Amino acid sequence: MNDYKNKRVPPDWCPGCGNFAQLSAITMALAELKIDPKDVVVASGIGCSSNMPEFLNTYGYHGLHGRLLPFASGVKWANSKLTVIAYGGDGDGFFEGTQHFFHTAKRNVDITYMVSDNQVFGLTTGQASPTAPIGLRTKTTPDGNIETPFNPITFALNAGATFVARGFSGDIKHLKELTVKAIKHKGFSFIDVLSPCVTWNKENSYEYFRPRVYHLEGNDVTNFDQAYKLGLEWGDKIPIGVFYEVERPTYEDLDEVLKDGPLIDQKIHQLTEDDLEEFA
Ligand SMILES: Cc1ncc(C[n+]2csc(CCOP(=O)(O)OP(=O)(O)O)c2C)c(N)n1
Ligand code: SF4
Repeated sequence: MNDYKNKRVPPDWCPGCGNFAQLSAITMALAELKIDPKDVVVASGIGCSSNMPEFLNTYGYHGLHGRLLPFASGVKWANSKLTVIAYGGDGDGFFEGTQHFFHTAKRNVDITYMVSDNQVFGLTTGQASPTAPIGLRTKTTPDGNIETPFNPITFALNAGATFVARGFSGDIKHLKELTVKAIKHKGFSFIDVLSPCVTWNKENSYEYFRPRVYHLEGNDVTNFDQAYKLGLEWGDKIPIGVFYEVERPTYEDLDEVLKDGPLIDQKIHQLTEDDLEEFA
């Protein structure tokens, strides 16, 4: 497991930050699946959570806010032999990157997308994010948030994601199991992780979630309606686990160019006079 951690750069997160659980879940899952670190690419945007690639001994990309998924898709299309994990915050994914989230799920690109969902913008000192619950007091919502929270589970289902799950940073073993399933799934895998920001969100803490979360068991993961209904469940009881998992051809399976194999294995087409004629 230590092979997957970058020993030279220790995490700079606040002690107790939920992101540590995801670092452990990712490294434990890669170790369990025996995936060579050189065959893994972790892509991130901007935020506390998005510092993740620095702490891993894999290939990594730390790019623009909310723009991790187009990069991750491109990596997968260039070399489908790689395990591609996109990782970022709820602000990154559900605010700046919402459209990319939607379209990557719709395309069913074969990557794993894990979101550290702490209901605030952590790095920029705790403004309300799209998943902030009604009433949450933050710097931008001093009188309490008045906006209806974004629901990552039903959004991912609507968009067409073929694997939709929720984890909790207070349950690392379960989160590791979800991560293993997500990486093994062929298609777009999404895991929303309830992940306390211990510095800027004092309400959605480990103590808040622990008595509320329960493991999904016996649900029919191929049943969209049931998954959607469970996705709406929130309050005294909050389900974690796999809501939905089905098989559907990936973008790579269907695309005219990509279906012939990863781009690294394809001959580069040299432009001819005839090609240019077409645009003359
Ligand atoms: C286009 C753009 N808008 C805003 C910012 C400023 N910014 C940097 S990090 C951040 C918030 C990150 O929050 P989140 O994605 O929830 O991650 P967390 O820090 O909570 O892990 C913002 C708004 C930016 N870098 N780029
Ligand atoms: S500010 Fe919040 S999200 Fe950022 S490292 Fe600290 S606890 Fe984690």
